[in-house]
Amino acid sequence: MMSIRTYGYEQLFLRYPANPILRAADWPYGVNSVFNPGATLLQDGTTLLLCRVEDQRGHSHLCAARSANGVDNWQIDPEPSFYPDPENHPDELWGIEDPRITYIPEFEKYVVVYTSFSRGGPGVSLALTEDFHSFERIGAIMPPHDKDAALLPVRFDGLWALIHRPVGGPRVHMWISYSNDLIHWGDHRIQLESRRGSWWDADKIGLSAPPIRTPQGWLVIYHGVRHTCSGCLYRLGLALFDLERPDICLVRGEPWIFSPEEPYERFGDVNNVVFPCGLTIRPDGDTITMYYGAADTCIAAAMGSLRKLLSWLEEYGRVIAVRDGDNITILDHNPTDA
Ligand code: BMA
Repeated sequence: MMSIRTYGYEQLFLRYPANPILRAADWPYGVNSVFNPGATLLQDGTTLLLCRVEDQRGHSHLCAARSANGVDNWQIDPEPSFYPDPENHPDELWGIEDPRITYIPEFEKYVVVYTSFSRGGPGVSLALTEDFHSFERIGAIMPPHDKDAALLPVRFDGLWALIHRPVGGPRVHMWISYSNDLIHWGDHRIQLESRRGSWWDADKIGLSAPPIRTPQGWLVIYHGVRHTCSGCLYRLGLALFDLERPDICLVRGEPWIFSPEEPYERFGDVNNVVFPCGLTIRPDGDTITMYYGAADTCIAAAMGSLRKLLSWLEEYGRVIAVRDGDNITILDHNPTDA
């Protein structure tokens, strides 16, 4: 008898039982919704979430929430921490959204890459901060239509690398671009293509949290969008990229790993959305807390193990390329047709 591979559900991330951890009603000032937070651990171990806050015009700004244990007792800034500045940055006319935070040891600063929304559409902007109280804006670095961007924490042959998601054709992919000053970007390459046909990540994908550096490679959680009769369905998957060549995918998971299930993920301003922009890793080097926007309405957390994610990829991943010393051999030239 032919052996058939089945792809059942494996619980790689466990939802925090008291989800959602942050909602509009928790905010010290009036807001419509809070979602899609960037995340980082500060030097003293405090978890900082830079939350996307949408007001009742539909415009977003960013507001920091801090917690000692990363799940409750959040201290929310009494007013917006980082507000659009359309006078000096017209690209922020209709708000700033979906921040991804990367700590850059070389600068001893955090880089925040976010979506800036204006007449031209959503683009990518960048700012630096030491404390999430004051921000040094670089401004727009990628023109519309582009979003889902994060900076990698180290240079590659002297150049910074940015993952982002421009929209060009009917299928949209994750791209990587390089820069020596964080302002001018070039050497643009497709990093990961959306698949095709009935795949969960067909036609539209984008980076979730900034990549995690592991001995095996850069581990990336990304979202895939399924277009259905009743709207979009946002799910998450995993892929691993070469440590020295982050534009080369080594392994790509086949099933999704996380999908809207709970009522707060199923129903909200936009139904059926789980959308992480950040995660933290505990000092054990293994425990991940992933922070995600649920249904574009509130913020939830789910915990996973880095070790388990990597071993899951070994089992459920499709090997696309292998590194042997200085050489990388591409084994699968057509991974999106699988
Ligand atoms: C994406 C982004 C996210 C949003 C998601 C679902 O395109 O704009 O901010 O959470 O759509 O609406």
